[in-house]
Amino acid sequence: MRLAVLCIGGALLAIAAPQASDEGTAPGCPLKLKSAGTCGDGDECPYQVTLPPLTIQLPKQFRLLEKTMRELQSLRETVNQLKRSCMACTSTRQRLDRYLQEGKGETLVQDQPEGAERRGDAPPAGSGMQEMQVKMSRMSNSLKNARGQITLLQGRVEELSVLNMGTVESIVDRKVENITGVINKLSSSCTSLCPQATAPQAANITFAARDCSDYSLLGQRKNGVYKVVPDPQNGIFEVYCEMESYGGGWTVVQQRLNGSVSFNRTWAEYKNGFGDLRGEFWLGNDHIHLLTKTRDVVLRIELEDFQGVREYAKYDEFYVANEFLRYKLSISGYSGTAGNALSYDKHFNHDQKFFSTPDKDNDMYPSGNCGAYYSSGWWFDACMSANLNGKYYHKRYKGVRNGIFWGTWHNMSSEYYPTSYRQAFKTVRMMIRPKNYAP
Ligand SMILES: [Ca+2]
Repeated sequence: MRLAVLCIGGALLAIAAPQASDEGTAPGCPLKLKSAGTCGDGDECPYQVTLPPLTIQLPKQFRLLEKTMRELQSLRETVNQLKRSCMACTSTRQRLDRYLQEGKGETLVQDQPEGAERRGDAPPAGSGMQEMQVKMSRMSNSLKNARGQITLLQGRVEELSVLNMGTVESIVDRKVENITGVINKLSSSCTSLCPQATAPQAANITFAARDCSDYSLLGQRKNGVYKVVPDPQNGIFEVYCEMESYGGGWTVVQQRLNGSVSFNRTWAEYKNGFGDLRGEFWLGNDHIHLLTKTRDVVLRIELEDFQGVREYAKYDEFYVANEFLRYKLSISGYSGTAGNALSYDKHFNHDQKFFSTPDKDNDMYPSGNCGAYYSSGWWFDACMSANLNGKYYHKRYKGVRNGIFWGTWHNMSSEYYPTSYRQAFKTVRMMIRPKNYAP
């Protein structure tokens, strides 16, 4: 291996061709290249380069860099100013609102906050401000239009307020008057043009009595079966009238005399009524509903046992709702001698209870059907302190208390002892009459 020192005229040349040379070392040469260390396999020898201090002369165009730096600084300042302008936008908008409320619509350019004006070359930010001003101007116009419309509507509302309640009432009165006139006209024309429509009813009934009290007031004093029309839309039906006792005018809705008629009946039978009006019967829930719906009635209940004891219970309110409401009972205002068995206590109260039958359970007893257990239809609670539709026993009986029952009857609380026989009733009657009836 040889030691070689090479002088290179240019650094770039030396780097591009780092080859060893035998020409020796030139005196005062600023750049020196010499071998260092031992060559390895394949003539790969390490070299050491010595470089002198270097000064590079840049072209004039590099002055642009300085200018660019200055412009960059300028742009930075512009960006900062724009940021401050945006922060001031909020206060500008508030001023705009106030401005519009005061009814002024001038352009807002003069009202810009300090530092918001365009400075230098910052087109994006500057055009943004212009766009904003255009938008604000448009908004100002829209708000002015809205203001005009509101004023218009306010005027209309004031016009409408002239129509006070008195005016409205008089208008309604006139309308009602007109409708009444039309109805009267139609009614009279129907009477003259459609005689066949009213003829059958007129032929069948000489007098449209609503119940037995109407017959009584006309002087009828005989007990018996009469035709009544409590509600003209629901036709005529027959009832038994008690015209001789207690002032007369009583429409009987239930009667027990001898046990000839079973009261262990279905919902449909209790609905329509069953039995014989001159003997034992249930007038029918639909009929009872019609009789109690059209007039306020009182209910009188009469009871007699096989010992000849007779008592009565009177209720100042008695109403049976329609089938849709499951013939719900309203009963109140007790007076009498038999005791208030229909409203015995809070656990046994038949007021406001639905009607149940052996085939329809509407009672308050969750574990079974009171109607089936006591073999009758009645306004069962859970289950009863009274049941006038129970089985007719001809004498005292044992077992299930499914006979006619009135819980406040004499010695009823001790009926089990000492005989354990149950009370039986000889006759029962339920009848109604208008509350304001005066014989
Ligand atoms: Ca039940």
